[in-house]
Amino acid sequence: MARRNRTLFLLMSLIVLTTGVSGQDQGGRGRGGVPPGAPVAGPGRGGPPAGPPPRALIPSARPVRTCESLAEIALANTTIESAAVDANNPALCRVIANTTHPPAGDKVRIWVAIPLSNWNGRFMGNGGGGFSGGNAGAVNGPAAQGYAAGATDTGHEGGSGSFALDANGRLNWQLIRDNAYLGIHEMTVTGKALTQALYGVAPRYSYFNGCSTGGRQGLMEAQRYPQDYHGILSGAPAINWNRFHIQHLWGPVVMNAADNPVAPCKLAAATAAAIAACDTIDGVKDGVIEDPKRCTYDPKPLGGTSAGECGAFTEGDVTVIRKLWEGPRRQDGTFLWYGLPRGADLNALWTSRGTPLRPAPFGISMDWFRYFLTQDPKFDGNAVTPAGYERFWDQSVEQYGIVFGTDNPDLTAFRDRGGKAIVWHGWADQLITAEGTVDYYTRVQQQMGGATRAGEFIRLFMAPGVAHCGGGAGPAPANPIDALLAWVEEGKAPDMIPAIRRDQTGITRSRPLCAYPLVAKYRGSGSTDQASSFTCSAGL
Ligand SMILES: [Ca+2]
Repeated sequence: MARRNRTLFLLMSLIVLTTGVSGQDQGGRGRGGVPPGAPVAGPGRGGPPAGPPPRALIPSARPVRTCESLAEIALANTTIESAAVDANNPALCRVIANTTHPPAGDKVRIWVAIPLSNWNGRFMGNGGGGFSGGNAGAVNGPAAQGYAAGATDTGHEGGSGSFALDANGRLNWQLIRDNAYLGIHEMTVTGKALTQALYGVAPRYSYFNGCSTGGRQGLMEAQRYPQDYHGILSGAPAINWNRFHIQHLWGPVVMNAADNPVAPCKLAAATAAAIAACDTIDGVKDGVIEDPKRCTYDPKPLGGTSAGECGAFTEGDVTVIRKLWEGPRRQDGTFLWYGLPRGADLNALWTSRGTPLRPAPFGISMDWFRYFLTQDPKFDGNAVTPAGYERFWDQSVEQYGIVFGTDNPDLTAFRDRGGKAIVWHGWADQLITAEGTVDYYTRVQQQMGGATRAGEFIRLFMAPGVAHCGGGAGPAPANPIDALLAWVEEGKAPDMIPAIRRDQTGITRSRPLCAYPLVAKYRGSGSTDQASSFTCSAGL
């Protein structure tokens, strides 16, 4: 991929994680030349449903009251700020509601859009990114497809983590809980209630769609509020939140401890070397490592070789890069968390900048350290020693596990209620290590009666070569909402999810994403850019 496009992908990924800009707002920007505003077939990014609208479930449904009259609906601890027909769309009712939790004076802002005609009988909740719980624009795509739709700011504006502190610099636990889990639940309850009030009938099915923080929010709903959704689409889920933000500081800690910041072009060269070494393990030379678990490339051969403009790899560089792939460990070598899989861009989290070169800790994670862990807005990530790193690890796991962790594998209530969840994650995710999702899914399988029984209601689809919520060399899910609806409403469990990759010329590659742990195996003949040339297999 051209460097310009790689940069664009990375930029858009960061925007998703930092601001919670949702899929339809991106309209194809950052995916290598899809014209803004063109229909996006939803590869990745937790974007809105694409393709033809789903069939209407309640064809005779008509509003039984006016949009404006929704302002009079009484909902517990909730004020309807406005209820009005969209000035630009007479077929859309927009409601803004605010929910509080007495005696706290918090305000969870909720945006709801309900079609006044052609309602498809469903509700769709939409997730956010980074510390942003969601945004008002996220409802537009689903509403255009006939869904009643909701989104929420989860109690604070913007993408900064500073909401965690009150005016006195102390932890604001109400706003933390609002962001961690309460806000999405309130939005869901309010959105469904308003829909029912307008139509006199409840939505037949409810769905949640999100990527990154949105993916975490979806699994949080399954864990804490199993009655909220029948179907959950969870992309690149930011579960293990309290762990991966500490993992994000692993690079700077390793580099500072060794007094060896590694230049960006060396990190890029190491990723390229790993891809070159492991690309054809899957039998297809396409710049994509189908199964990074099979790739054990060690950077030792890089020592002394040139990384271009930033000179030759030193032995110190090699040691650092090895540790980035390996992941956080205690000083005694004990496992703490996963690194990044080989093939994921190491520069997103662990780049260095300036003269002299200095590690540049990842911004969102610095908010986690500053506001949640230390209550010190001036906290410097580059000052953390290996011993201090272990203490932060333990603090984050213990203090925030039950609040933000979102890694409870007991989904009994969600399963028993008939819930279905599709989880997907890009193997080349440069921000949230895909191994954390594999770890959680494996624990769900163990908890829920084994792979077969768990697979009756939750399935994981790994997307080789795909970056955070989309982008990268690999094909991303084309329209996974379709598969979710078919599973929930028709009982058709997905064995694979169709994925596509596109550039300026259109769709350039299609590939099945296989239900984990299966992988897409090349049949040995036919175009390697065509999904029909692959079959889901237990091994490559
Ligand atoms: Ca390959």
